[in-house]
Amino acid sequence: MRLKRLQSMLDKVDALILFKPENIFYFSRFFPNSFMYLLIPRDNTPIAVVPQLEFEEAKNTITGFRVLQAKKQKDFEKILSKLQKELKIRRLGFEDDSLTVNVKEKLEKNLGEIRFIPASTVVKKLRAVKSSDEIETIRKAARIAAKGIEKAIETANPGVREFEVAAEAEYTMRKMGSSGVSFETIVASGRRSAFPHASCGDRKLESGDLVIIDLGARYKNYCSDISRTITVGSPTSKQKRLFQTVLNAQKKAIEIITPGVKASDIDRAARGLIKKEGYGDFFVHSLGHGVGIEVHEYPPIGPDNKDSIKAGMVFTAEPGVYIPGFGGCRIEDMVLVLENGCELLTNAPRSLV
Ligand SMILES: [Mn+2]
Repeated sequence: MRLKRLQSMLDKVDALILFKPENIFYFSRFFPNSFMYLLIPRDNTPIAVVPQLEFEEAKNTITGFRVLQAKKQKDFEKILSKLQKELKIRRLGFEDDSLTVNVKEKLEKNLGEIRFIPASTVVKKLRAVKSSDEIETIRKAARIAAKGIEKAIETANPGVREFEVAAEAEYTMRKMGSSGVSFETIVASGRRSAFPHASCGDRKLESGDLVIIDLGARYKNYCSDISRTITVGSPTSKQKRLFQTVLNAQKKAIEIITPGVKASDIDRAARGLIKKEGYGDFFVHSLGHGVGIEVHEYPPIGPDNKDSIKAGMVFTAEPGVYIPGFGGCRIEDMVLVLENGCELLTNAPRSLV
């Protein structure tokens, strides 16, 4: 289905070549662990070229493709130039956002007279609108992350180290069937909470700390992403005001999410409120990003993206305010865009204590 849709969109190229594992998985349902590629002609059966190491598994997983085996590294090139002649490929779409210089040079050397056409955008936009199967898998990944963050919050007490909080959350997610994290778990406490990407250190939590916890689970090759901010012990009035502002900003953004709204308008809804409260200089990132096979994918939800959102998209809403020397606050949830409005996929309590 998604293959047919892709082929019908290939109007400027004779074929598309895909090397990026996430794109290969999207079209073939096979997630490669080593170098391989898919060649998708506009009007012919697509081909997967797989190393010997993964051939048996690929052959059993991939349907609707010719699955060819590359026994040696050189075979990848030989097979491709054979296919080029056989299928008369003169214009080849490639992943301009991820193809390495090394592979591109090899392609140019081996394929001779051929035009390379940037084609990442087509694939990105296809992947952004999720199928019902994908939504079910992402839903589960989101549920696991919500349980993970609840465990982290429960663990975050005075004297406990940041990495211990991360360990408890990750153990909980693993036991629920997660194959791993979708990015390195962030537990940033005290002044470190003012660094948006502080990951996780060995600092012991102290009473009075703000703590940002940001994590995600990987489940059946799909990702989730959630953040909460808490205080250790009772919050000060300044901490409360910061938290309430970020929470209100998130609500304001989520309220307007429905098909047809521009991504930049969703960002502005949150950013405007944060500015009004005087924290405008401290919201230093976009409001959110798409989530799927990758934890950061299309669409970006930021001031520069004027594209309209569509039903079936899944992305985060994560306003954050980071005050150097004081601390930070970020609240992040995943939303699914419905035909009318949106649905929260990550359900974990949002409260400072
Ligand atoms: Mn995120």
